[in-house]
Amino acid sequence: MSELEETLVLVKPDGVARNLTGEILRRIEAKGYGLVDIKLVEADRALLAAHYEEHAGKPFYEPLVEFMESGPIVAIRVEGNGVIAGFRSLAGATDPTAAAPGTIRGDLGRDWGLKVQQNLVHGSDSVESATRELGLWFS
Ligand code: RTP
Ligand code: MG
Repeated sequence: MSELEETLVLVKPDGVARNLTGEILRRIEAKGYGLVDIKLVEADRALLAAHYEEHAGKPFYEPLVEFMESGPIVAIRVEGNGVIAGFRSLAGATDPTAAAPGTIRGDLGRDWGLKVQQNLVHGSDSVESATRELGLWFS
């Protein structure tokens, strides 16, 4: 039996702009996960720099942060048994062109093309990341 966990899900600016927040919430709720807290955020650079500190210096870092600053984000605190890995499974592979059908990125994501960062959602990747990221977005 998986542990009861909390994770941070972000509907990124492309998901909000494309009116997919409801569809993404529907998939989270249909799986049986619980919504603990939710808000619309216009993230500033300090928050994004802290959130993406592991990627600082990588070639995609600057375009990624600029994209995340480009519009509102929906931040969601989600709880459930094994929800950290479980939400990443719902989200699918990072690259929407490679993500499996049935996943958020596979069903709703568009071909990456040059906009590699536009993959609709973020989900924490470990218990440590979830604790750290929930502290940043819901402090
Ligand atoms: P996320 O953190 O958003 O849940 O996605 P992830 O774990 O699947 O991907 P990660 O490696 O943590 O990368 C964070 C975000 O950076 C963008 N990215 N671009 N090669 C690239 O150009 C590249 N790699 C990653 C994506 O927006 C990814 O979600
Ligand atoms: Mg990640």
